Amino acid sequence: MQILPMPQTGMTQIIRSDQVQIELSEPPIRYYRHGWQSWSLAAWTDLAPLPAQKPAIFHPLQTDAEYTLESRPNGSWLGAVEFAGGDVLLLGALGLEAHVTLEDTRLVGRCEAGDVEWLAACGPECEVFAAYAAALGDRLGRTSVSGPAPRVWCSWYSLYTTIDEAVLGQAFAGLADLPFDVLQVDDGWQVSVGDWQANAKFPAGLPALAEKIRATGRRAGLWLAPLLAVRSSRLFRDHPDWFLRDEHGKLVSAGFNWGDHLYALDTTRPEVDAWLAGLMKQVRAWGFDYIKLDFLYAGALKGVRYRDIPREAAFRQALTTLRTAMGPDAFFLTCGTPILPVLGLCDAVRIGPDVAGIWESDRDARLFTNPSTPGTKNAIRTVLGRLWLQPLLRVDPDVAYFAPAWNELTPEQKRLLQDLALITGFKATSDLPHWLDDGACTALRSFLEASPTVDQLDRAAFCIDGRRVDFSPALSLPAAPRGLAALEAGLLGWLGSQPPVLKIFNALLDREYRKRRMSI
Ligand code: 9PG
Repeated sequence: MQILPMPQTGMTQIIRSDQVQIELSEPPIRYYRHGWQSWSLAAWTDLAPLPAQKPAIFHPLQTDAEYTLESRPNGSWLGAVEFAGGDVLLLGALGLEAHVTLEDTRLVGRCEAGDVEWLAACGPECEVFAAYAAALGDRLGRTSVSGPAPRVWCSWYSLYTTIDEAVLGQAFAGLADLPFDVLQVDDGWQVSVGDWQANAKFPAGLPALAEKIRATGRRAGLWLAPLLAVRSSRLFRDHPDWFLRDEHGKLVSAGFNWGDHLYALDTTRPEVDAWLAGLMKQVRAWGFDYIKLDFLYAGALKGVRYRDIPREAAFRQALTTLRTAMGPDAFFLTCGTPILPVLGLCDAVRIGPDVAGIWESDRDARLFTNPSTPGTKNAIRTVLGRLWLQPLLRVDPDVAYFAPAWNELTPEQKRLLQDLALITGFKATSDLPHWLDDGACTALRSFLEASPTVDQLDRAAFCIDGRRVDFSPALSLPAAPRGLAALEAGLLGWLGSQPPVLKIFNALLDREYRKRRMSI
């Protein structure tokens, strides 16, 4: 353990230890929390404990479940405090398996896996975060951020799981004269989570689907979640021994989605490593070279592995296998992923929760105090909190909306999402071509063609080609419910963790998606 004096303003220090403590010279006024994976909260907050996010069954897929119940201000790999005078003190690990907590008047960094390098820097916020990003890049690697990012049409936020050959064919044809570089097929093409073959909705198969995209002059993109599976998959039934277990031999939960329990692969098994490499080679052979790998947190859950290596090191090893097998010329987007372990290994990373056609769900915000669920406010808040990663790789803020169909966002809220995409340079949408009226079509085209000058004015305000954009409406966090609302939250939170209830919810959601699909 090392005790560090508070660095002076403008100073940066790097030391190696399993634990570092910095005694603060004065009480801070705010704390920067950096959530573990894409969908976890990253934001400046006050020092009061955040109410636990509900439902608990989602903790493994929305937070680092090892720290969900920590009530002191804390975050993965780094933490920062702001003082009344404006200076920011940042303490951040330059390696994996690390966590930072504010403990009374001390900022404490701990590594789960022995010694790691730590960077401590004090000064203006933009300078200390830039110093941390630069040091991370030197240790973990950077990927090129020069030139424009590919402009992506992605099937998820309009069609959800209802994609099939016919509707995608229609969409691809309709998008013909818009300047997209990639048409990306999202969730819904696979036999099941774990069985990555075309399902009955794609009778012509995936090579034909990729060819249809390539015939329009675009790169073909595909979504997969290769590090987990459901119990009913062929993969799980054939290889139950490939899945991560705890010290009692019990399967480790990777959370719940698609109306089902999720289980994580133990990627340190040579057979699993070979299977992952084979899968990526298969995807390339089908003709896809833009690959969105999702739910990647499953590769870094706590458990007893075949090879006894720390969980994030195991995950980084699996990513190396995936990256090597897909080849350096593929565009690799990571999603639902622990952030630091992907540096140097992918081209882009999703840095916030999913957007949605709503600003905020009253249930998720007010009752569940959950900043990770799909919603435009949640997405903007956390993306803003992670823009400091921009020098290291491309950051994906998720899609922007242009069409009026199936969308409750106000024009101002839609504009905030579009502006966030302009700031990151990563531009994507899921809008269907026939949803776009003339105004929306013109707006989408000029968005895709724009390369504005961007200046950051403060934490939430930017200047985009001379226009001031203020994201502060997205920053506030819901307060803990009180009185009757607290009772309601407790009951709904419990119900929301019951698999049979979630199965019903999932069926209702699928019905909603199908209804929407019928109107297409
Ligand atoms: C496909 C989608 C899309 C989307 C991804 C991911 O429960 N959750 O917190 C949760 C968050 C995000 C999520 C699914 C579940 O969406 O981010 O772009 O690819 O999967 O299923």
